[in-house]
Amino acid sequence: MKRALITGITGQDGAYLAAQLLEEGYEVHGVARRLSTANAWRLAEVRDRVVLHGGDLHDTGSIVRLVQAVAPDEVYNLAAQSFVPTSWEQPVLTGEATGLGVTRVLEAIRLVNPAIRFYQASSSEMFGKVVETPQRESTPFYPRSPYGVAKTYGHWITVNYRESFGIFAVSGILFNHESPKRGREFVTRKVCRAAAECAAGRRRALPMGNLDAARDWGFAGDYVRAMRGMLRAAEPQDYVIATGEVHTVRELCEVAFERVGLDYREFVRTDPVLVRPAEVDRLEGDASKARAELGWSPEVGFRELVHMMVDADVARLRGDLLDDPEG
Ligand code: NDP
Ligand code: GDR
Repeated sequence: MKRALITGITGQDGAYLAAQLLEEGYEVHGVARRLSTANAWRLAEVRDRVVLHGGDLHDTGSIVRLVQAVAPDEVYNLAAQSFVPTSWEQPVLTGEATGLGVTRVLEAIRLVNPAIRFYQASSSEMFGKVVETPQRESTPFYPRSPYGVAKTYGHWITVNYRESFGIFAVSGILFNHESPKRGREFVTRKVCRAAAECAAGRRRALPMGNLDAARDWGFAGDYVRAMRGMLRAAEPQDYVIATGEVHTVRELCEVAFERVGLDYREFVRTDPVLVRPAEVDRLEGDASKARAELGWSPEVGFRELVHMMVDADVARLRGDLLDDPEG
């Protein structure tokens, strides 16, 4: 039985990846931080089948000891301070976790067993103020936030450990991907949750930032399949994972509110406080390398994704689905 270790297992992607690996017959271990309140709600469906270990990307020893104790065949580094606005408020912490944290995991692999296969969660935020459209593996990076800068470091250190030490280390450059397990601070979940609350009469207004921002949004379940494809491949290589379909935040509002029979224009207000100091205006990915070499393609489209997320929040508010803790 193959063994996988996932950092960030309590996050959105961690939960989908754990489920996918269990389905494939893996023994799944995850790193969870010590927090004052329990936060494993995303793992409810798989909690009795995964092994959680205490650890933190800030603490090198904890990561080394875990890699030693678990002796995994594969390590997925999904842990990060992943919310872009927080990265301006806590740039040093973001650099530590999202950037240097990658080196700590790679060092643990190098010390304990360089044959372990390593996946790094790179991001389309590295393209930032884009220099070419659509963005592909060869597109130069121009990050626009401390988060994007930290991810760019994580990306290159992964490439460097592959080239320096021959480690099977890959970076998936994933564009935005969402699901009902998305944190409430990210724009898709924020809007879908608000649409459900407005429909239930629990909210009257939705303050938003830049409605003209445009993203290439996909479904998290499809994107973790791509991570698996990259670690199964014969050669370690980096891949862009995206749908190629772009929508604005305004369109997102329109589709989400429409789903519950409302007009978003009656609820959405723009609030300058929510506008970022430096914006990433538009991201559009070209995943043709992943399509050709990994046979990967997304199964869930934009409207279906938004409907899935609104429906889940409607069910949560009705008490038909366990609600997540407010972030
Ligand atoms: P989430 O924010 O949902 O999850 C982040 C995870 O990282 C959580 O489990 C969190 O733990 C953990 N974490 C944060 N800091 C530390 C730390 N210091 N030590 C150990 N664990 C830590 O992110 P997603 O699941 O959405 O994303 C997964 C990864 O992919 C992230 O690295 C993200 O930056 C990257 N990414 C995401 C994309 C997306 O659209 N979702 C696109 C491209 C890249 P806790 O639960 O305790 O907070
Ligand atoms: P992003 O995701 O920054 O792309 O990073 P987010 O959903 O936070 O923002 C997307 C776009 O929407 C605009 N926006 C708002 N965003 C939020 N959160 N709240 C608002 O009220 C709002 N109004 C407009 C933003 O300005 C932005 O342009 C996500 C994270 O998952 C990263 O970890 C990941 O690396 C990238 O996606 C790819």
